[in-house]
Amino acid sequence: LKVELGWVLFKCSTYYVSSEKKTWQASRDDCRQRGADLIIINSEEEQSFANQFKVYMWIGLTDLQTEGTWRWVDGTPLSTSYWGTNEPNGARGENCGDIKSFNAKNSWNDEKCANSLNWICEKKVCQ
Ligand code: 2F8
Ligand code: CA
Repeated sequence: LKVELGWVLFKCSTYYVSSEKKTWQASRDDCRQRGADLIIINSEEEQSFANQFKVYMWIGLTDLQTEGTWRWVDGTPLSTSYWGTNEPNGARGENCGDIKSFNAKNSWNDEKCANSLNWICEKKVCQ
């Protein structure tokens, strides 16, 4: 069994929280190189799990394909959503999702994809 430093198991996925900061796309590339992708949040438990790290971080959410239509990196629409108050407010060209107000249950923000943030990857380990 190969144990990778930095991965945390929660339910049926393992998650990697970076210690560096990168753009959204470079963060996604990093996850993919690790055999994962940016996190897809589809339950309240997973949202609470992601919030516990108390760090601004990119998640697998973007409306780059169709402005105003937020989708997960696997192409699925949002099943649950935890946008922060008045978010997404993308007027300034913010097309990538991050966790920002992590002290609130509703913590998602849209952010400029070119900004550098920490990120969280997810790899499914069972169904
Ligand atoms: O108030 C919410 C707002 O806060 C910042 O803009 C002032 C965020 N941008 C950056 O931190 C660069 C916005 O994404 C966010 O909506
Ligand atoms: Ca925003």
